[in-house]
Amino acid sequence: MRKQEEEVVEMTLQQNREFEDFASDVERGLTTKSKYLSPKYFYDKVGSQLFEQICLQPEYYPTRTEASILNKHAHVISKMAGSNIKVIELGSGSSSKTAILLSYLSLQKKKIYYFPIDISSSILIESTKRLKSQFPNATITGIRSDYNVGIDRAVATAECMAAEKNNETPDTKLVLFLGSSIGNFELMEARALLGSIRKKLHRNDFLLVGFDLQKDEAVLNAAYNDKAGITAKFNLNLLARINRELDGNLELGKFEHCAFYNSEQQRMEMHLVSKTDQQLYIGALGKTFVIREGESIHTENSYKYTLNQIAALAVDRGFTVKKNFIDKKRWFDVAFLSPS
Ligand code: AVI
Repeated sequence: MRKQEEEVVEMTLQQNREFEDFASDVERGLTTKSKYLSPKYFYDKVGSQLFEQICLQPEYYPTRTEASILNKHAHVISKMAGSNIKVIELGSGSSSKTAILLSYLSLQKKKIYYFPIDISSSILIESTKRLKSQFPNATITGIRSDYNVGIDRAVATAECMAAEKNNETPDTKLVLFLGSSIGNFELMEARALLGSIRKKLHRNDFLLVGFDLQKDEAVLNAAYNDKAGITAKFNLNLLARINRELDGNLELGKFEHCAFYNSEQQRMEMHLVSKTDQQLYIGALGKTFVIREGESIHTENSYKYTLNQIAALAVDRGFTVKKNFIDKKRWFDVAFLSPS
């Protein structure tokens, strides 16, 4: 088989796997007593575009706060990481905040090696195109994957590049995990993820993680209930995606977006609450699910951290917090970690 044909076969297999995973996760989530859907399914093409719009809403402070921290401290961060690094980003999205860091790195060194990793191919294609025109000397290799497999593929690709070109790509890795995406993991999962990243890093590598910090509940509730209703659309798109991809007959108008701070769990929660007793038919599963008026489908948790919790998490997984870069309001932390 030719390489191109192999790639088409691999892509089809991957699409089939993704379809099956989505179908079985939806079935599992709608069958249990407390219904839930994984937030990873928010990010199809429509969902990724809606998320980009969320980031521009005045109430949604995390994106602009993190960007302001990176703008202010990018020179220190790039100095701490050194000039000879390859940048690997988990869940890169539009890569717009990373561009701030890449600008500083490009001032310091001749060549940038950047490996954005994301599950959305459309956003990866767009961002890679934009960054290539912004940084013409950069080697940018988009990797469509989840986090764990993505880092391995980035490292393997960098090694192949070095072998092919018979030159040295940088040894040191700077892994970025920005946007407070770590908050969408359950605490055990966040711990597991940091542990597995740690195993892929050498002593002289670095990890930069964006953590959303605990703050006034009113600020949090406003951020996930923006006036323009974009977060509500983003949440409801999960149902639209089930209709599109799994041949569902879900009526979006019969659900309500509900987001609130759960102070006991220290997290924002997002739900889709049924406005009425209804039956949800999903063609791809050949099944009907019953949902009662007022019953909710839990779609996302977004954990908010304290600096102590961040330090404990880092130490527990074999990292040292070299520095916390925090904004003036102390709403967001970009933590610079190194393997201990
Ligand atoms: C991607 N993630 C960090 C966002 C968050 O704030 O938890 C997702 C999001 N959900 C609603 N608004 C934004």
